[in-house]
Amino acid sequence: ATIAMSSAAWARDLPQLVEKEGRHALMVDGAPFLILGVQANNSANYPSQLPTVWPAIKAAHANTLEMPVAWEQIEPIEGEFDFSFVDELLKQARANDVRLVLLWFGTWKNNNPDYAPEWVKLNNARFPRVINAKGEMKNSLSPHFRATLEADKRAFVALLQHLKAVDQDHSVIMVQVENETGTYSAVRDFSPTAQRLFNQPAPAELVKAMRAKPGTWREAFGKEADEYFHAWHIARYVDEVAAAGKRALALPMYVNAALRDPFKYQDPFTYSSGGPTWNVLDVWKTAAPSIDAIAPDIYDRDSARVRKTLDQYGRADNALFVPEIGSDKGYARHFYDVLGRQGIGFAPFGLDYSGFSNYPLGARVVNAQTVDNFAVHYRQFAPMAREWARISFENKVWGAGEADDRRPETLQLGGRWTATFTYGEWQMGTVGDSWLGKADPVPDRAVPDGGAVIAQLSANEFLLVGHRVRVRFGSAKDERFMLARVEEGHFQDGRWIFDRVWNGDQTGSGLNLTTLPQVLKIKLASY
Ligand code: N0T
Repeated sequence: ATIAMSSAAWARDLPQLVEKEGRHALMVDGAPFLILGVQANNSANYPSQLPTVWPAIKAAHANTLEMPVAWEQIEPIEGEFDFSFVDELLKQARANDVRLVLLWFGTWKNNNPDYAPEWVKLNNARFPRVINAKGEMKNSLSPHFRATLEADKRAFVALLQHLKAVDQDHSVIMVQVENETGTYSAVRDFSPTAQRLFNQPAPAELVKAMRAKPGTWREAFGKEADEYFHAWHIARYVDEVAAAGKRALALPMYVNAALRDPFKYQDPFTYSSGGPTWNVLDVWKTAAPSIDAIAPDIYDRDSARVRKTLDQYGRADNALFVPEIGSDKGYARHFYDVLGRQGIGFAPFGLDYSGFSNYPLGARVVNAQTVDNFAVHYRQFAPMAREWARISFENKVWGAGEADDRRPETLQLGGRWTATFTYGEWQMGTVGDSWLGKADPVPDRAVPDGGAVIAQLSANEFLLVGHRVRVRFGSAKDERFMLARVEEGHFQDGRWIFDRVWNGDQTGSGLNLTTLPQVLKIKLASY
């Protein structure tokens, strides 16, 4: 009886990605969890590097570390497994009270198999690579060979079995299966094996999902056929790896995407073709039902393009999660764009003190200041991450990070109310049209870093959290508007604790969210 009970409790408490009426939550220990994440640099997956990681996690006020686990390190010799790094990581994560997202660097790591063991990546005959249309062999493994899939799957299952044995308290809350799958400089594999498959009928379920007409891949999908074919076969492969892993331990599993242009057509030869780019999300969704979410890696400094990407990946059938975003200050404001779209988590890439920086994708240097550019946002949410995740799962939320044009924006809060965000003003009055004349510009505003999120608590009550933004609420229906009450407070054990009322200068020029961590509960009214 004891065993049955404890295993039932264990199963109940397994992390899980849940969906309700198109809203999403990552359940951890039975309740929604907001990932305030940091991803360590690529070669951080050895005990020698961990001392460079934890101080950055702490300084960032992060609650989750995303860390690679490489196939080459857990199975250096075929069939002989070594989980010493995983064990050390789990021990230190617990000691630091930080959750983990493990990144499975297997068959694909940014398209290539460099993280696969030498017995894999140096054996072309047994584990064939992609041959492109010009007949060139690429350093990307082909998804069409059973031997490769079985080898990767076996190692991944061994990892999940190990976690099941050693991670009873679920420090690991999610697993990323592979990393930025797809192939550069080849739309698909053109080897004889691939050609044979390509000339067969396209799978009926895919034809149906894409509303195409049955036939060979070319007949069904025309000029998209090559990319759809590669995406389908990679997604099926990844799905089989994930499904086998879940049979060992049913953790939430996601894949990340190296993006293609969010607006314009881009030749798949120039990006990671076959990976889950926005144009093939439905192919991936059909092919990989064991994958709980498809997540964009953001290295684009244009705010309109970032927002477009978030709109593409945040869907009723796909939880929005940003497992990588550049480490520069300019990327940090997008935290509010993600939370405003009901996102479950966010993680700047390469925030550790190893001395490496992936500039120009991210910051020129990663130091205490770089980390603080994210910490100013995380520290507001760290004490209320659980509450935010629950509120976001159950209620409507809106949000925006300061756009590149830095202009005011008005959000419609359902039918009755609006919220206008402006940036760069002083806390009282307006700089542009002040009766006091010209004022000095707000200092330290070279890089846009403002933003806020709003959650609806009841018809006329809202929660507001933000950074360096002025928020003016108003009526969407031209009613005579007023702020009935603005409370500053905080959450404690899930309960709202009142600290004070804002009024007078604190509300007369809009609600000014500064660099201080402040949480407001606002009641709107008309008179
Ligand atoms: C990322 C990272 C790491 C608009 C790069 C980004 C990480 C991998 N790849 O530091 O290698 O493991 O997921 C690819 C960015 C493509 C360029 C996009 C330009």
